[in-house]
Amino acid sequence: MTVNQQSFADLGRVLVIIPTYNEVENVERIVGRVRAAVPEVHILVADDNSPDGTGELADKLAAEDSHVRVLHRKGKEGLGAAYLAGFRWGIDEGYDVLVEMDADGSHRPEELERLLTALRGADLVLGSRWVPGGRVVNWPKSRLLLSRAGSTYSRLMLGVPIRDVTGGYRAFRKETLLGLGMDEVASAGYCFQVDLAWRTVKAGFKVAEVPITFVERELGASKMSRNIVVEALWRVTSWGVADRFARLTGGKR
Ligand SMILES: Nc1nc2c(ncn2[C@@H]2O[C@H](COP(=O)(O)OP(=O)(O)O)[C@@H](O)[C@H]2O)c(=O)[nH]1
Ligand SMILES: [Mg+2]
Repeated sequence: MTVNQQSFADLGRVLVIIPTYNEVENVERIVGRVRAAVPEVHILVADDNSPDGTGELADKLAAEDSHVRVLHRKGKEGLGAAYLAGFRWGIDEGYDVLVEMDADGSHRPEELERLLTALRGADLVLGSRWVPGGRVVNWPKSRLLLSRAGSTYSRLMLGVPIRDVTGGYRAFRKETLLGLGMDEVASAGYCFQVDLAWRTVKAGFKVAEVPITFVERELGASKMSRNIVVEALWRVTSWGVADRFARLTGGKR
């Protein structure tokens, strides 16, 4: 139980978007944890027509709780597409802050207050595994290496001053999303996170990183795949090369 729960009314209306694909073991628990951690926020489950019945279970949760809504999408189109649809839905519905959170418990709802607190002084807050105080629980060495290497490569290639640029626990102000060119984002997998962070920096918005404890899922399966890694590597490399070329030829950055 949290005591002295603070209010974030000064930030406006907050929507936590939870993309789901086959998360029937996790969705009820994550929704409950968010509701307990910060009761004033609303939740949007963005489900890609999961064959395991996640969408139906989310509908049941929404019927019982006015703070919960469900966005049903036609089929699996990747995390990036689900978030973009969720952002648009949330902005249309009048939300001022849009939060990204995985369904599997890796992004602890109990740390949401920390992200929202930092958003008071920033346009985008990233929950970071790679700043002092941040950590990862239950990841094999291979996954740790991949994540650190991905973050470092993206940082060097793109010159973004962010330690954890692939992380997916984030809070955006609506104005940030509207100002970063959401309509041109084509990234689907992990590089969606890199893409949005880079666009935010390039658009001149203020980014803050706060430490989080990232806990690997206990239930259900990861949707991480070789294709997702290949897409990220390919896109980050081509953005970096194009950016350098533009700078060399004196073009607009
Ligand atoms: N709507 C939707 N959600 C997805 C898709 N792919 C992954 N997710 C969700 O995105 C979150 C992170 O995915 P996960 O498999 O845990 O990736 P990992 O944490 O990197 O291993 C989870 O809530 C997934 O259910 C997708 O194609 N569509
Ligand atoms: Mg996960």
